[in-house]
Amino acid sequence: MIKRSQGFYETFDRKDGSRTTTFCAGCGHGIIHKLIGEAMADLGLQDRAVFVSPVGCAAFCYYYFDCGNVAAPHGRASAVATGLSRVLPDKVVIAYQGDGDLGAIGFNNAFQAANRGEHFACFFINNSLYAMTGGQMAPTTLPGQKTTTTPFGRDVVRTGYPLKVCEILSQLEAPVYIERVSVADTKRIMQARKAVRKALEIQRDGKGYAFVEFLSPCPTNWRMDPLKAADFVNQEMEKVFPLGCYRDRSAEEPARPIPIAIKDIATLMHGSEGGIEPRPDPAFKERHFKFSGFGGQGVLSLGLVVAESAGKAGRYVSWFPSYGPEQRGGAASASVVMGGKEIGSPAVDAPDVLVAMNQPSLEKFLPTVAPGGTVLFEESIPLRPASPAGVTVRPFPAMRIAEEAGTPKAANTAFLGAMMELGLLAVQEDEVLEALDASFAEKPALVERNRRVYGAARAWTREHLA
Ligand SMILES: Cc1ncc(C[n+]2csc(CCOP(=O)(O)OP(=O)(O)O)c2C)c(N)n1
Ligand code: SF4
Repeated sequence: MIKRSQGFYETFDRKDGSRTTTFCAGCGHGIIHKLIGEAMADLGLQDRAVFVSPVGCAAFCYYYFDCGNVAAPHGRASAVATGLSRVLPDKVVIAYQGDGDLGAIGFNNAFQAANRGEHFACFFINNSLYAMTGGQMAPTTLPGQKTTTTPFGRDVVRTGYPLKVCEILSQLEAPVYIERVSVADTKRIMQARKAVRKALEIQRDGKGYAFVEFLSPCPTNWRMDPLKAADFVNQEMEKVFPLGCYRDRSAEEPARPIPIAIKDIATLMHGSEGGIEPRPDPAFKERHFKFSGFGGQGVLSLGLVVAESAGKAGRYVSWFPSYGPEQRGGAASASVVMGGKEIGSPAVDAPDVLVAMNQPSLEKFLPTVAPGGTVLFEESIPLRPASPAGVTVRPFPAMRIAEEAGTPKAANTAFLGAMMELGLLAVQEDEVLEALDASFAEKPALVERNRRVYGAARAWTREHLA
């Protein structure tokens, strides 16, 4: 009797109530899943493994593999695996990708991850076409092969040659291990089994990037029975994609430190080694800010100062910029979320606080402000759109205040002072000032000038708005 791999769940319970796998008879995905599940369990890695599922026929890996699971957008498994392996350096990260997924839409990020020598195992399933969507040509389609988008056979003059990913990656310095195997018959499956184990051992030992390509039958889209499909792999695919080991430095490679550890991310977020860790505060209601204007007005910097001050206050915080291609001009905005627990999404669709420094941004974002929210907009904006019900909308002479305080370009800092005076920032003044000063670390002459604008804005707000 064929035994279930220990790396799989006991039963494959799917949301729709069914318990079967999603694969057709004779499909290579199932065999490859089994090899990975077995290796993961035999090497004792299940509790450390995080599996990144692709988009494609193997999208449902998380129904099968009994380990950590994350589903990536199409083509982004290598990017997701990069992030996971950097923030969870003690985990064994596995990216699983089809040839449409990795070879087409996701090629660049897969290639760059390999070039950086990221710490994960990448399993690349080459079935010569986009299977899940009905058998369209992929970069790996053989010359002359018929697919739904090459009904007369792939014409290399018009569509290029098959992409040989192992050969391309083997030009790079960083990968520790690169091998192409096949799952078309038992002898080849045994070789594939060894390759999977080696790739996972390399992860277990922290040695770096491992890549295994599998030639894998897709009887359904090739319109063949499983035996003919296996023959097609052996006879036709292997001619174009020779099996073999393209790189193996696993024996001599030392265990390398992970490039960015969690401690360093905290450092990036909080400015200094040993900086303030966010403090959970379930009572704090998440606060959403949008700072908007045109490029060059300092809306991104304003958002950063607010985000930094929230970090200093021990809040969880995200800062998410949006800007056009222009260095100056064009729309720019920064979304900041501060919370008492981890931020779910850095996107701000309904701000509680909106700062609008020009007409288009006021028109664009005013209707989105949450009920009970506050809007501060640059007073010199000529046209005033209607205010949504339940939203406090205040004109504020940021440009005039900045100019009168001697630094006309610091209108963004004037908004900072106004928000602080109105109690919109939920942080202490010393935290705001520290963040403001730090934003001019490379231009110390501007520290005092911005403090002056900040103070003038607070005074004006106290007198006219508070
Ligand atoms: C961004 C995006 N573009 C396109 C699709 C449609 N899509 C779903 S699966 C797929 C191709 C998958 O092919 P491959 O990676 O070769 O995996 P296979 O199905 O052959 O295992 C495409 C294009 C999608 N889901 N998302
Ligand atoms: S369509 Fe092809 S790749 Fe997808 S499950 Fe069926 S045989 Fe496998």
